[in-house]
Amino acid sequence: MSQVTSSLSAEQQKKLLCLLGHVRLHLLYKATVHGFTGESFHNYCDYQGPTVIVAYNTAGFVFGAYTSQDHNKEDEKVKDTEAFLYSIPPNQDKPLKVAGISGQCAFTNGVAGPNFGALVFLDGDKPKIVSNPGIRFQFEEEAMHGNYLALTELEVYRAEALGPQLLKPWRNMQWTAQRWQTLKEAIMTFKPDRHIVQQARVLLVGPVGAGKSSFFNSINSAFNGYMTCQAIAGTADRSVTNQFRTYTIRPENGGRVLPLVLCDTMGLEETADTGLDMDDLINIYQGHVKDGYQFSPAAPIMLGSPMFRQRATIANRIHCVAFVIDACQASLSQKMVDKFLAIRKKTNQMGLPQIVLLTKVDKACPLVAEDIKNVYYSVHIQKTARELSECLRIPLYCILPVKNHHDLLELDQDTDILLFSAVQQMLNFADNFFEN
Ligand SMILES: Nc1nc2c(ncn2[C@@H]2O[C@H](COP(=O)(O)OP(=O)(O)OP(=O)(O)O)[C@@H](O)[C@H]2O)c(=O)[nH]1
Ligand SMILES: [Mg+2]
Repeated sequence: MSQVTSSLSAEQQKKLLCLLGHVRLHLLYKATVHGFTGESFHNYCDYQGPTVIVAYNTAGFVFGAYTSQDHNKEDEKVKDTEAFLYSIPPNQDKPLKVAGISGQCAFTNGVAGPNFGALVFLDGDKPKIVSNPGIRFQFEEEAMHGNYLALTELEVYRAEALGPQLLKPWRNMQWTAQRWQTLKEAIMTFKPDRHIVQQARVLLVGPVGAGKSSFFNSINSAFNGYMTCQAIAGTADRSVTNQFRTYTIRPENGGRVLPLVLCDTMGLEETADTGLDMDDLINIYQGHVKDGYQFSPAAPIMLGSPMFRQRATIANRIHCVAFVIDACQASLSQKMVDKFLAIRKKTNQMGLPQIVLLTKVDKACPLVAEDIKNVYYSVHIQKTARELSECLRIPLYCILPVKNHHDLLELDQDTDILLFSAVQQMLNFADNFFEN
């Protein structure tokens, strides 16, 4: 096979890999070299485990089928819920991915070429496909292959799973004592742009139990050099935090108070009238809510209430919002996604920068539990961050995985580096807000 090379361009290969997940492609069969026949296909592709068929037509479409099951010559229908058809159309960014029709088998084995019902390859041992959308898979023919059924090439690759670890980290981090020191100093000496305010106020918003209070405790601990638990954290059905709290941080040895205020809120809940209320949130954004305000979802704060600050200044306002999401619960329910999108809409309207703190990465991935430095090597964490980025419509660079100092008696430099990086990002974003 050494003389046989792939016809995929680098861009097409990248898009195909996005559809397939964390795999390496190994070329098994190439029709222009081995022949456009069912027999050649079976000679090279039978019993190879997960494979992907890649067809090329004269209109520049690259399309085909993935299955996690073996091809072979036995006359049988094969079920495979992981199977899908796909297309990488020319001049379009987004590839098309089509899952099988529920309850139907994915393809038929036999002596002929691969037969996925809606797409039959090498029919009659000819360089063409037969297109039957609706049989096992449903798609628009124009989108799948542009109605060009003649093939210029057909390849089959074995999709080799690469395990839970990426070969290269998806974000570069330095895990050194020097980096720890630099980040720490950068946070301590941060000065908000134009000195409009002394401290950047960052609001922590997220579902019940996501780790909002623990995030403040972690930052406070990291700057104090020992574990602190000023904010009460814990697990319960309802939010443990039921007051609005604004926390300042004073570093060890009586140093100057940090130019950062972390504001802790009650957890968000799916249903209306429970958890953090949207009106309360907006009042918090605008600086109207005083420290210690008792949340009461059924009766949000009102003008004239003792905890309502009427004359709010820029210093009382929120300057950056950090959405806190538990990496183990990141597959949010539709109701929670809707709630987040409604909050994001309001937050955008108010011109507030936003980031996502993806907490509990240690709990979500054993690789990270073993060593926090694996966080950007973890396929699972990368996938979680990508999915969140898509469903909350927030850029991937705004998603910051962290592990809170939650049960350790000793602090840990690598955990601090992730936490400090998140704080640095918050401060940069708050600065963008001041610039505006
Ligand atoms: N393994 C792990 N556990 C964490 C992490 N962060 C928080 N926890 C735990 O998760 C639980 C909830 O944490 P909290 O900080 O109370 O969460 P919260 O978002 O403030 O919750 P509410 O105030 O109830 O809305 C606690 O038991 C924490 O110890 C983390 O990064 N890793
Ligand atoms: Mg809390």
